[in-house]
Amino acid sequence: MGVLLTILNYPPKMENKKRRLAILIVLKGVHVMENFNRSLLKEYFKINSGDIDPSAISFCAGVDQVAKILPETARSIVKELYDQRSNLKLIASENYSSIGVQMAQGNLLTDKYAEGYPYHRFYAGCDNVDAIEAKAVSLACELFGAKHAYVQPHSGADANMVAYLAILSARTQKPILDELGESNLSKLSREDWGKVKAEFLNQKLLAMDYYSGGHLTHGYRHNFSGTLFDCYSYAVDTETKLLNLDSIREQLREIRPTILLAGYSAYSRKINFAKMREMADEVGAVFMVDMSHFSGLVAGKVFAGDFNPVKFAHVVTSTTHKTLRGPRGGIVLCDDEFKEYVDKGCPSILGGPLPHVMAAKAVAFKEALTEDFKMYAHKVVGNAQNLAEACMKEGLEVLTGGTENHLLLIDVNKLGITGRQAESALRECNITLNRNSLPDDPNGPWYTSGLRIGTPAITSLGMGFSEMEEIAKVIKLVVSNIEPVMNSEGKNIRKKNLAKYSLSHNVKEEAQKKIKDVLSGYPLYPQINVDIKSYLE
Ligand code: DSN
Repeated sequence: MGVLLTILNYPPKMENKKRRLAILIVLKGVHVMENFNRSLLKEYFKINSGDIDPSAISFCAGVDQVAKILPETARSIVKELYDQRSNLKLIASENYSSIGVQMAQGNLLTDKYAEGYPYHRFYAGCDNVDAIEAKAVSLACELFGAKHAYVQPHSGADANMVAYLAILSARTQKPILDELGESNLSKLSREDWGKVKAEFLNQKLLAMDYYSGGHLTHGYRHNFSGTLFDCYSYAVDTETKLLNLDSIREQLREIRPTILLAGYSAYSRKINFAKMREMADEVGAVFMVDMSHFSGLVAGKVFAGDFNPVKFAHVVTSTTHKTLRGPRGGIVLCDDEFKEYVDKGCPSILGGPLPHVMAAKAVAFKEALTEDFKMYAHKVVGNAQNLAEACMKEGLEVLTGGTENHLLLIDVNKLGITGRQAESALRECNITLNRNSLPDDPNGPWYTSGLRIGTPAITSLGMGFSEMEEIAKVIKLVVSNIEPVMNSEGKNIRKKNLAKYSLSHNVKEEAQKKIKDVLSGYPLYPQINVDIKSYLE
């Protein structure tokens, strides 16, 4: 209040407009503070006297604790809960982790440095981190049937960096060191070290083209992978939009890369990894698979036999938070040849590991080992297939005519709109998804022509067939009613703006109501039964 009085009385020459603004800012601050003089935990106990839930208590207590220090951030956490509850999450790479996963990473483990790997550290006092990491490693091996697992990468991009450097160390650097008769890089002369580096940076990578659905870290020129390698890419067929392994085999024979990489972030079909391994062996390439998007489907045994990458690749990388439903992070799985190098993720690229995240990964792996998770993984694909069918019934263009995994791609170009417009309009109607480039996209990577739609999160909520039909109808309703607006100035005057659009109020209202109805049957974290409205102002 003192500040308020000061603004009111001083400085006398302050313009009224500025004075009003200052008062507003102070009042908003006071409002935020007042909001958090209350406790979410107390709110929880007001409603839940008998049947209390420990996970709800930990969430509320966590928010209260943050609020004591940084009320705005505590508010944002609560607002995010509200946001995720009131919008349908169709982002193919997102999911809802369990509160157990979330709590494993919200504690004092974050304070510990533990460079090295289990029982081989560069810091003292790592006994508990050793136990945590060793458990996560053994659970990852059990879950995927892998010989070796490295659970330190902080993300999928980091996992790929670790994998690339490990492969180059084993296949490119080691033979040169052997020839030089020196195993320690640090002991090489500057000249010899220069030779090693030159060879290291002279290796070929063959991976899926970004516009066909490959990932940025698979050799995109604006990414480190594009700098590290001499990059080549394979693309989907222009007509079918499918990968053709026979033409990849021809490219392989011509290019003879050090690494053949499979994996995608926007492709809706299964890949025969057994055949790809055979093809890689023919030219002596290392076969690497980035299964970040579909590792939950591998863990849940949807991708089995020839379609299980862990059985056939030398090195497999993954995120842990997509279909796998764990914390944000990455892992690398590999065979014995690469183990020693993969375990050197630190010092090669990572700093200290994140013990709290490794603990959360262990919890998620344990969850993924259950029969429930297997059923979940199968339902994710069933829902995606039903959603694709329903979208096609609505007249939408689904690439490849369907899906065999957790995602589908819709081409909105023929509707005269961009992916960007469709993404924004759908979000206005409470559907959260992302626009995506399509093969040979005329609108480029920013505006795009596609929508990528995934079912991992809505399947975690428990949705099924009838919801997929309803969601397809709402998507059709919205995208077919988007009116692009014309540029009224600038160099593209009188051309359609690629971002702006109009959507009638009636359509918006109808779509919002339908999505609200769908969501009402599947509340997110229903055990966190607490009135959060007052935290939203
Ligand atoms: N951001 C991830 C995705 O959405 O697929 C990949 O990095």
